[in-house]
Amino acid sequence: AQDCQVSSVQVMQNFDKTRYTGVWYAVAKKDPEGLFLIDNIVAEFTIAEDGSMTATAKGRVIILNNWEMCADMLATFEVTPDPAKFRMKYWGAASYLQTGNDDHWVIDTDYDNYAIHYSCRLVDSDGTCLDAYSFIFSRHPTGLRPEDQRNVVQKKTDLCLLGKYRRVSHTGFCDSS
Ligand code: DAO
Repeated sequence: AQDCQVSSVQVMQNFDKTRYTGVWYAVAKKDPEGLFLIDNIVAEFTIAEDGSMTATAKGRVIILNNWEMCADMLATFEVTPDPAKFRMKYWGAASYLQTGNDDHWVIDTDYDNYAIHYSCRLVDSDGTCLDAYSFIFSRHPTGLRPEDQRNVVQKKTDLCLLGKYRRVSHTGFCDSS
């Protein structure tokens, strides 16, 4: 759907959270208002014994005007009737980091190479999104495989976010923490 309605966003069919576990490198990001995670963003998804999904994430952030650090984040996911649509509660290992409760939708993934995430924080009165963020994840820190790029461009277009992403670099900033 390209009517840019949040309610008509197509998500991953028959999402399998077990196959989604493990490490994902953010290779591109569309930032929300008041950007938090800047680069070196790596998320690791786990399924707990009770079947619930959790994640840890790291990323370079700048807090208190000018302090650069590696943020250690934790997230829990609440299921909804659609298996690809979660509510994500997140918080920092340190209290001065961001906390929140966002939609966390898996738009598309092949589980082995790429995944497209989408979150709309604020729906406008016309049904479009006023404040979205989105991660393009890869299993490979080097980026997307050429054969996945066409598909990712199509999904960015469907989300009405084409041209709004920036590349996320991996320099090793968070590797030692
Ligand atoms: O970086 O500006 C931003 C918004 C993202 C906030 C959420 C980050 C913490 C949890 C990430 C878990 C997996 C994506």
